[in-house]
Amino acid sequence: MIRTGRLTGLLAVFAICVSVLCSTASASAAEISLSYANFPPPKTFPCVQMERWKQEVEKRTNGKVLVQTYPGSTLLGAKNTMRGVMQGQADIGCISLAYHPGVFPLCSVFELPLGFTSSTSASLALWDLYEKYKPSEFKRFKVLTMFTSAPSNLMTKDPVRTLEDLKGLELRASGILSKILESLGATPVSMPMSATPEALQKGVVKGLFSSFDVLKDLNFAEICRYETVTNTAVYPFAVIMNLNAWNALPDDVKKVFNDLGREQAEWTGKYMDQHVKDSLDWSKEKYGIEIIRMSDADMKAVKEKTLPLIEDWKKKASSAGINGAAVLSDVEASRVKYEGK
Ligand code: DTR
Repeated sequence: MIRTGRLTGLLAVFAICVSVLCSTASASAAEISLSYANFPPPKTFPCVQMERWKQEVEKRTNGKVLVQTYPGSTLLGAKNTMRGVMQGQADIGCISLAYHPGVFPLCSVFELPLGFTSSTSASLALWDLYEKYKPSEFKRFKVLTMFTSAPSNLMTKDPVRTLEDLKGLELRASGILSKILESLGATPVSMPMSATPEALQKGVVKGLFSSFDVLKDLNFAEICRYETVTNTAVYPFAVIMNLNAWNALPDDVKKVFNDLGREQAEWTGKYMDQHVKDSLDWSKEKYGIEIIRMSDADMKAVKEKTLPLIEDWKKKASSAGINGAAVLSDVEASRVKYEGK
């Protein structure tokens, strides 16, 4: 018995040594190691797209680049990723633009209710807009890709069947999407997605305004059994890289990253659109959630009440030296191009 135990012990030590040697060998085979910070939990779509990007980069550079991913705010959180990437605490970071009001006067156009019906079309349109304008709001970073959530809807503890039910209801949102809620009579509470599970648990908010993927990924279907379809604005995201880290990359690696920009936007949009469907099916099956559609009159009122936000955005854009009308017409042209209507 004792002998077998010793032998097993020796074998275990040997196995550990081999695995340590192998992992050191594979780590050192990579010439470049990059850290990538993300704020929400691993299962959510910003992190799923991060893992896909990592895999593609490692494959396309034949292992020359190794990407260390840090989901769930383990390296940088929702609000300090920008600063952290700028200062080099992480080489790469994923940010939700709506968590930084006023910082992105051009790309925040995507937080407006513009009628996008899918994440795929909105993500491609956002990338096109970025490529066309290369806005100075990102001048301190290399932008690796951009994408958006799916259109936002209400997920609530109590049913919201009419606009009247929204009056004074405390709901979580961010950025211009908070203003959308306000113009519909609700009481928005702005916070990042990563802070929302606790706020819902504690009853600080009675629901949230975002896309339906989180019903499954953050198990919000358990607490928010009522889902009111509004299909209003999306949330835009950017994946930013520290400029020094970018400048230090060899040209062949830069090319791999550049080639992935648009492709990653589209991949993420498609993943998200499919995932919203899966999330709704899962939530119906597991928690028997109810999908609510408001009357046509209420939906028309939603449109009318949120219209002033577009004028508001134009004014702010103009004070930042941006021709808001031209940007809006570019975005609309992209919407038509990708949605075919
Ligand atoms: N920025 C967003 C959009 C969003 C939608 N699903 C997820 C999942 C994890 C983080 C963010 C998001 C929001 O805050 O609602």
